[in-house]
Amino acid sequence: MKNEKQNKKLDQLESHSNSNENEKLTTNQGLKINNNQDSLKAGDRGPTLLEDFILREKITHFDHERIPERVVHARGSGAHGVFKLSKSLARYTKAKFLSEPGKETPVFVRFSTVAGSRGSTDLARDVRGFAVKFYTEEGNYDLVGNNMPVFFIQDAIKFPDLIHAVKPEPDNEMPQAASAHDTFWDFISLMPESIHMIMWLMSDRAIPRSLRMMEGFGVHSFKFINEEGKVHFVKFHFKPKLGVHSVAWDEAQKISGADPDFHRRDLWEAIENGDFPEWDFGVQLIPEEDEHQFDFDLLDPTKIVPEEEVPVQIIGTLTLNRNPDNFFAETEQIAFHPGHIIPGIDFSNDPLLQGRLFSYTDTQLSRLGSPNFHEIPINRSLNTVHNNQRDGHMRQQIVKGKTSYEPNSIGGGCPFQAMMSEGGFTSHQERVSGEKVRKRSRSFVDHYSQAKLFYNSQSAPEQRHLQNALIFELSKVTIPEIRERLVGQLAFINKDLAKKVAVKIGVQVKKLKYPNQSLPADSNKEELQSEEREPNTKTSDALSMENTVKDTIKSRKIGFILANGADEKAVNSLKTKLEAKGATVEMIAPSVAAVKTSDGSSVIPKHSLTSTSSACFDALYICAGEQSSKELMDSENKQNVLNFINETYKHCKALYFGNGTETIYDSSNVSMKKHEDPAVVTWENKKSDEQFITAISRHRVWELEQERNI
Ligand code: HDD
Repeated sequence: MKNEKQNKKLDQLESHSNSNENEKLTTNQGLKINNNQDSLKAGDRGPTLLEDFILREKITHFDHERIPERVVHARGSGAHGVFKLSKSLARYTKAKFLSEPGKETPVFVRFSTVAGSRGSTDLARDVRGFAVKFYTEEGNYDLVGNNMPVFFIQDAIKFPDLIHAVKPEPDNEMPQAASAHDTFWDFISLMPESIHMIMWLMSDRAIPRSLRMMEGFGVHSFKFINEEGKVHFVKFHFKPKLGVHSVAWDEAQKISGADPDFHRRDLWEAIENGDFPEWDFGVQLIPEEDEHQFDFDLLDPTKIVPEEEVPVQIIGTLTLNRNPDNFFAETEQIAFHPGHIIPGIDFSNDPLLQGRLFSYTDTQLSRLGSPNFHEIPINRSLNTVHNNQRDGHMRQQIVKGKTSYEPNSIGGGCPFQAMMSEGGFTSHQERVSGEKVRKRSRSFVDHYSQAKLFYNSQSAPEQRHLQNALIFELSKVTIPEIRERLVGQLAFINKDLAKKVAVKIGVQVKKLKYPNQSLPADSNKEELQSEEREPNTKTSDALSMENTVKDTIKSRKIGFILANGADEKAVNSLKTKLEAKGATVEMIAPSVAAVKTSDGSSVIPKHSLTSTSSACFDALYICAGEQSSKELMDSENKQNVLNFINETYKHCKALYFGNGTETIYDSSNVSMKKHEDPAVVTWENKKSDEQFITAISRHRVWELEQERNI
């Protein structure tokens, strides 16, 4: 069953949809086909005839089914939804979809990883794309952001270098969907401007629990322009209602094996189940006259505007409520572009954004093959397009009339230019003057203060994860000089971090003479260096996932391990409680054959102990029942059951041992615990079901990770 919410975009798409239900098979010319099993031959054992137009059409189409994958963000998952405005921004922008509280705008959102190919794992350590197409009444507005608020580089001219460095190496096309290799870290170690982003990338934000549990950021400063022409800089934020949560790196690697489609499946299932993912949409607004009041440059995409300095105002909700009908037609063919803007929104002079404005149309031309990509149903604006552009590959629109030029008299002058009062777009007027220079502003030079701010703001477990991620990645770097250079960069952020990483990767912490080695030989290196300044001890609560929403188990997946004889009453009662709070329960048994419970009824397990992994669940319940426990502990199942439990324990998740599971408990690593652990619940606890639910809502007991890693 589909949980559909109709909207204008879906209505429009409907007219392009087609269903084969109860239909006869046809060729692409509409001819009904009588035999789709055999090619046309000269005799039933003879050669196939060239004349067989049905065979030729079918195979020709098949041969051309693939299009080039996106050069970055190739692996993605998308969904339809709606943005509902709760607070008017009419004071700041004339964008209509942001003016009238209650207004609903259809959207399509595509999430993605950056480095991997289309078929790569969802759980790669990577940035996630967070691209939103708003189908507004004034035309399409695309917010093409990421789940991290900063970027690796300050100028678009470095983008091909960055991507070449992170993609598989050109000689042997390895590794896939991973930054843990020589070329990436070689580049990064020479690009100090990337070190703030590296802090984010090495943090757990790069391995989200779910696409529904990550933030989205527009990254650049954009401009809002109101009716009077007044300008505010704006930073865009999406904050997930379920909180920002991640998995452990060990878990991510296991999920990549057990279910490489983990995030795609999670998004799909949540929407099918009616657990519609939701985000608060917020803005940070900065009046134009305050542009220079910060100790960083608003045009520098390697910087955030700390929420303590400019709070995020929540102005509406983004909800995803319908899965696509066809992955290729919608998720693959959707074409985003930061240059798709509407009246009331404009670009800033961020040099990364400026370069992007060229790149996205250009890439669609090679990926989708024609300047008519805007006519693909998912890319069509709600407004009918009227202009004098014509022809080109795969033109769909049949424009009537003789004229395709302007001005014209034959066509009565149509289509007319629109006045501003009619919604005609005008670029915001800005005074620009300067020398023609290939140069970076000195205001872009401090690369370490915000990297420190991020690191300082992390909780102890988050810092440990970040440190371990660096150790993992740099251990894969085969050239010691690169490791050493990177550690030199880390020393500008935190000496202790640099030392700990250095020890594990076998290098010394050495002071880099010129951290920015990519500066041209004739530049004033001393002046352009970003080096350690006063120790930065500032922190920002918004940067730590420790402070996120932790009060719900909605849409969490709970594994129930059971065998024949499981205590039906206890199992059903807990299942009902969990489901009432919005969680999903999945049964895991020695095999997928039916299990007979204590009351004699049958339960069909969704998984067997060997067909899934503990990493695919948020929490585990070892079902009550002595007989069930006995079977789970027999020689065939014991190792698998203990693996499940021990891994769940190691990954800091909630565990619940039901009545009669003492033998299982005693054999598992959990029995070795010497500390209070709120996320281990046993038959001895008084309000055990409630304690389990609270523990799941807390996501993980990261603070006990070291104690749990037995
Ligand atoms: Fe980009 C795709 C996000 C910098 C060039 N980018 C792409 C997508 C996202 C982003 C989410 C996938 C859209 C989709 O789902 O189809 N890109 C960003 C962010 C950036 C950024 C947040 C920095 C703040 N990108 C960036 C630069 C360039 C590009 C500097 C080139 C100069 N990006 C592209 C591209 C892609 C793309 C090559 C590949 C597929 C596509 O555009 O449609 O043009």
